[in-house]
Amino acid sequence: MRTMKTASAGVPLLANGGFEETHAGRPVSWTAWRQGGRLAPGEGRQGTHGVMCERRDGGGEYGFSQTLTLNRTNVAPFIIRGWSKAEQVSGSPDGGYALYVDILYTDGTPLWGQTASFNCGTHDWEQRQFILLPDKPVRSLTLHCLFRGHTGKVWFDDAAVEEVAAPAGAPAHPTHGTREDSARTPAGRRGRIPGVLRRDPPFRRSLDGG
Ligand SMILES: [Ca+2]
Repeated sequence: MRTMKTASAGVPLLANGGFEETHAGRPVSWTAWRQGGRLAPGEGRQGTHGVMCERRDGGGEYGFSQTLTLNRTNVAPFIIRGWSKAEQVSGSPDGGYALYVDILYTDGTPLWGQTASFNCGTHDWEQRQFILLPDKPVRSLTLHCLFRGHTGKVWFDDAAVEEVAAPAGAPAHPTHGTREDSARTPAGRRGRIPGVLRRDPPFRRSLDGG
């Protein structure tokens, strides 16, 4: 199996992934998804800005998203990364509390719902990272920091989308799909996170209904 080291940094594409840049109380470059959430000054990693979403029973859907218009003519992998902490999040990990990526290929076809889910319950900052291998050139990519279908409070910070130059010898059109990567917790523990990169059958449509 072809493996790929993610220690080598790709080209960062996402703007304001740390939510530090704000305007009128909102994080610049991010869009509230559905009910959105709030900017959380001082509640991000190391006391920086983050964003927070709170959902109660019967509540709606929350999150922040950013769409990158890429208009690529070549095929290159993306590294998707982000951090979250949680307070009393109900249920078990799934795509409802996750980094959630939708892709539109240059030929107009979609790849919806590539996700990496965070742990539920109450936890400090934890990172999720995965490599997304498109099988065609990408027109646009949307990253959602998503919270729905659970109750509780979640914070997001330090999101990133990086584009990686395809390694030498890689096929021009890599196998479709995503590749699981090990995750690193704040304590430095490395391990495979069950449930990440599962495509969620209920959400084959774009989150935006497209
Ligand atoms: Ca931050």
